[in-house]
Amino acid sequence: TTNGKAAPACPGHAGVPDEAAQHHEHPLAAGQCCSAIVHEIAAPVDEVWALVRRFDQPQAYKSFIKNCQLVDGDGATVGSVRELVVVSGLPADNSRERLEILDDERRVISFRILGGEHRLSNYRSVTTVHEAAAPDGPFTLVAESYVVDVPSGNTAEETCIFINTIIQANLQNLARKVLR
Ligand code: A9S
Repeated sequence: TTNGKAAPACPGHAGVPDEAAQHHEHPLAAGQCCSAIVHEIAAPVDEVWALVRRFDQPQAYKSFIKNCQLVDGDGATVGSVRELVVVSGLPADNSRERLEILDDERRVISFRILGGEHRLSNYRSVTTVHEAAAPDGPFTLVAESYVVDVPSGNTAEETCIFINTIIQANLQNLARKVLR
């Protein structure tokens, strides 16, 4: 905190289910930005969670990742670390990431970016998967929020647009993988 006041929390995001709200509140430091995406998938919650929970295999639904190696831990224990190589064409080459939360009961996963050749400093995301009621079959909500430093030379808005686009693409790809 600064001068005794708690750091402002990233505001609650529209559409994030209440039971997960506390997971999606991020303390926001100066020079950081945050946002959240909510995505609906007409598939059973356990099938969606089975893919989202694999910290060691993000490429199962993240199409910007060429490959991923665990360099520490078993991929299911907090503190596990992965090294991923990014597909060409993006302003990034590789990323080193640490598992922060993996809760199979509440279906919560969170990772933090430790480093790598890219421009996303102090990136941390939380993804929660929820069973939703639907009249005609299984239905799942995926909520993903993040906080990140705004890179020098960019605005907070540009940064959020960039990251939201990536997350939207990841969650659309996730839907394709569970629905096929
Ligand atoms: O992978 C995620 O869950 C989210 C993001 C924002 C990943 C970003 C990324 O992997 C690229 C997609 C390569 C974009 C990193 C670490 C840096 C980028 O510039």
